[in-house]
Amino acid sequence: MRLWGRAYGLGMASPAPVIVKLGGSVITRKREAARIRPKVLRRLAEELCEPGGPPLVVLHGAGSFGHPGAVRWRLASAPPSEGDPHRARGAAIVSAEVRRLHVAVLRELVDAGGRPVSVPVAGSARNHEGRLSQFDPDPFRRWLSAGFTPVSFGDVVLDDRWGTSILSADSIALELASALRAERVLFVSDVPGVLGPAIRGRRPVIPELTSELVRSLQPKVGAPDVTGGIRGKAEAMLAIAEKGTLAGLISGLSDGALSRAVRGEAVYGSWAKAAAH
Ligand code: IP8
Repeated sequence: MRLWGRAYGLGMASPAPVIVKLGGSVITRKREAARIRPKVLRRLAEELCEPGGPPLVVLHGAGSFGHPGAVRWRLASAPPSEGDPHRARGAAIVSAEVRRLHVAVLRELVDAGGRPVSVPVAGSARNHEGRLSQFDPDPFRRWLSAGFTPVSFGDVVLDDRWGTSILSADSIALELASALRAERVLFVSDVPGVLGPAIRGRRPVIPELTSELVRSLQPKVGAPDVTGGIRGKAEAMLAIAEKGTLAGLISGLSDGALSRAVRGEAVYGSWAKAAAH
């Protein structure tokens, strides 16, 4: 039996939503400029839209539509000078690029029979020196209450000190998990879980995340990524669990794993267990 929580914080009993973040690593080709993985995206959209599932909030990363530009224009660090016109131009380009990916995600969810509605956060969220300082969950609540699936994404946002900076969808997931009293948060990736240090040449999946294990992880090297890679994600998962919501990292390349995890079944991956409150 599924236990529905008192969700959304609207004062009425509503089914608790599941928050799913489709990682940029799985829906785009991270090493090629602005390339979607159409088959993977289609299958994941179909798994999300299977009938009878819980209410969903779908978030997606920027992948090769956002990270290379964010690296090029150094949008995740302090600008060398105030009002730098190159940074502003870069921010505008990256903002437009991530919206191209966003439209593709919406399209697939519509085609799969879902009711997605775009809820970009750039209009209301603010950063302070690259960290989220202001966020409004109300639009998500309202669309969920009306029976829709809010869809948002990692984006370029205004920054009190730097003009603009990057807001990862992982940070949006963290905010929404407690604001909406989510049932669980699922991070969907191109890896089967958080990989621990190599043992005899192989890196095993860490089934249960702890802060000691996460501290021992290397910051990711490889494809351009300004928001912390797998270690940043593992840290976000621990923070979500600390606030009382189960968080998992599962593979988006394994057929059916996402739909099973959405339904609440145990799925192979890395999990951060909700702290008791
Ligand atoms: O891929 C990053 O979002 P993420 C957003 O969810 C940009 O970390 C624009 C690089």
